[in-house]
Amino acid sequence: MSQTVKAAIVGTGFIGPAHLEALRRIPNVEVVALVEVNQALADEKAKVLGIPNAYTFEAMLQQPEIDVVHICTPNFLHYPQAKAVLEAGKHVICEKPLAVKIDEAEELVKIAKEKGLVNAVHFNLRYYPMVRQMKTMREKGELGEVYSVMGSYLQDWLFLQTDYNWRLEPDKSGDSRAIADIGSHLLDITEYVTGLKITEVMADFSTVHKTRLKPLKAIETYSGDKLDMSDYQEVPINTEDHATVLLRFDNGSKGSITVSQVNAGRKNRLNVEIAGSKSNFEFNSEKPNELWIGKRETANSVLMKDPGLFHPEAAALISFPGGHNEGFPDTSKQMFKEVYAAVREGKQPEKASFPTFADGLRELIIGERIVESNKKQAWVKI
Ligand code: 4PW
Repeated sequence: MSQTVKAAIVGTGFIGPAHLEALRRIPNVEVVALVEVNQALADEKAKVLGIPNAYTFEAMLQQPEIDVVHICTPNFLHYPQAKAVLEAGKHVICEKPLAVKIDEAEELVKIAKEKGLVNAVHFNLRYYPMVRQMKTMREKGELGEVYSVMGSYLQDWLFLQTDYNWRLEPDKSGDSRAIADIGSHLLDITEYVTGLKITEVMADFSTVHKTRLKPLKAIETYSGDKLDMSDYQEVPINTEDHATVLLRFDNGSKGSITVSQVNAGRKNRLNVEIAGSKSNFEFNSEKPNELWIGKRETANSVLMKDPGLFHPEAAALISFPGGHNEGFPDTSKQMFKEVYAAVREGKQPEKASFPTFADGLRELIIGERIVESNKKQAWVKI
């Protein structure tokens, strides 16, 4: 491999350009190719994004100079594309969820292992420095024994009946929507920070908008723009807008999560509160540079993101001094720094510091059990 690692990005919706922007802030990495569904769209998007080469997916796989492929397409494409990338001998960073079915994800884990190629799933929210700080504080005993976890992930970009996106269509997104789309991040963070495994789930879903108005003309997803009523078609919705899930953990403690994509005013708010035998931690992704630490015997405190106040394991994810806020775009940058260190070594590390295909499979298993629990209205074991 040359000094500069060369990458391709597949897909230009919300997250493809976010990957691009993060990669441009990492030394010795160059995004040399952009992939879209047809050559004309690839050419157009590559020009807008300033990427030198544009390809269809199959043509990109033939390019020997490309070392790493970022899969940023709708969920149903993750499995076939990740498989093809691994078979072409390239490293792969896939968006979550890793696939739409458990057996697909299992196959990807197997192929990636056989090939020894670097494989990562973009659970980028783990890379808020404060999330790593919480994990490290827990590992050093500052939380104590975990008593309970209470989490939520709330958004409002699908609040109105006219809000529409491919994530609402099960053939593109999979059988679950809010749980797969945003619950997966929350469940990943819950297990990552606490070090516990979820053993059983009890879920209750609701679809607030049983029908939605699908735009018949192109409309930018997060723009908030609206068309004339005659430009919409009413379609049935079969995936959850909202879900509450009770959790049981392997240490006997309990928890709950609520996810919703119809929560007015909550733009993209992941909140996790972990109650321990020594203290409580509360983190909220809309204020990612602060951690509330609750105490019984002394005053509560708020830890601000500051490399001087952090454990070194977490300070490693900070690029700027205290008071200089870092946020969502920085999470991908920090994650890719770790993944590209492995790419430079040419193989998946024995024990990767970043989220791998195995983590993607784990989230898919939990997600599927949650869907099953909602259908049965009963506890389901993981
Ligand atoms: O990962 C999440 C998505 O799939 C994002 O951070 C926001 O919520 C935007 O789309 C969904």
